[in-house]
Amino acid sequence: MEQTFIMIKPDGVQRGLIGEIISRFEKKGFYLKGLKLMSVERSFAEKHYADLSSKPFFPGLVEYIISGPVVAMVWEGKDVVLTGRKIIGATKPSEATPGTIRGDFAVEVGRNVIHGSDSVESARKEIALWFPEGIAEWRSNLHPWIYEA
Ligand code: IDP
Ligand code: MG
Repeated sequence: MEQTFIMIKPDGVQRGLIGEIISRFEKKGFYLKGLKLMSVERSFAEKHYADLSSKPFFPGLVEYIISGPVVAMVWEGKDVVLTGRKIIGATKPSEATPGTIRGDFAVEVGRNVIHGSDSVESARKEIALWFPEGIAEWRSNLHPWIYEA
């Protein structure tokens, strides 16, 4: 079982999309292993997006992420990193398929509602950064109804 880091960005929180987003991951059959609403400092946002620090949009991206509270989550499940990215949709909402979160709820790349780890290795780093206290240990009793043995 794989884990991924998912963050509802400040626009997603302000627009009341927390429940809708959680519901999509939950109904799919993934398990919520960590969850917190928090505001992050500039240095923390810069660390999260360190790989993009040379991009022209980096300062605007950091401003966006610190503009209000975010919801940080860890989700677990089979292939959850790649499947999570599919649920989220393409980075540019104009290229995101309807039915994806960005396809359904976003217009602008700089207001694209949600973040999801792009690889198992990024997920490991991001979970360590956002959840230094650790995450919950549990599995749904419905597990055999969602996953083959
Ligand atoms: P991702 O969120 O789909 O993984 P990344 O390339 O990792 O996309 O970029 C991180 C975030 O930076 C995007 O979700 C988006 O909010 C912002 N971003 C990416 N490209 C652009 C751009 O060309 N202009 C403005 N913001 C951008
Ligand atoms: Mg990314």
